[in-house]
Amino acid sequence: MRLPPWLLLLAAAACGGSPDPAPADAFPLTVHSASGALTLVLRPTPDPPTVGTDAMELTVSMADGGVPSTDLDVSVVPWMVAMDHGTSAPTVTPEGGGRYLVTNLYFYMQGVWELRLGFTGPVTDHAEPQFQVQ
Ligand SMILES: [Cu+2]
Repeated sequence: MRLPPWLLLLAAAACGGSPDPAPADAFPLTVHSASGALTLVLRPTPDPPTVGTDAMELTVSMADGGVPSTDLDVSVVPWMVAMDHGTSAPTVTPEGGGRYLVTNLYFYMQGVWELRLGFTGPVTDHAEPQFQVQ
């Protein structure tokens, strides 16, 4: 289903975010989930991300700054929006305290990639941070 443009504009305004990708030197990258319930901080290794097999530490906190009461189930789908393709599935390992380590993150092309993040458990939400892979 395609969303009408006015709804997308409304959603972008509600998130307070910009559809433009963050510059590569903007890490740690802080974004909010679609509902605004979660604050997400992304720290890549290497920084900035480069073509190859990278890692990303994801720190999840509630809007009030607290940590979700139990670990969330986090799904990660790397996606290259402009070219409409993904890559192999990465590995997500909870480290406690709202931190998740995403490994085997295989960016095989330079350009803007998106991490399609899904959250279930105490909070059901999603976010799609974008960044440049060098
Ligand atoms: Cu591509």
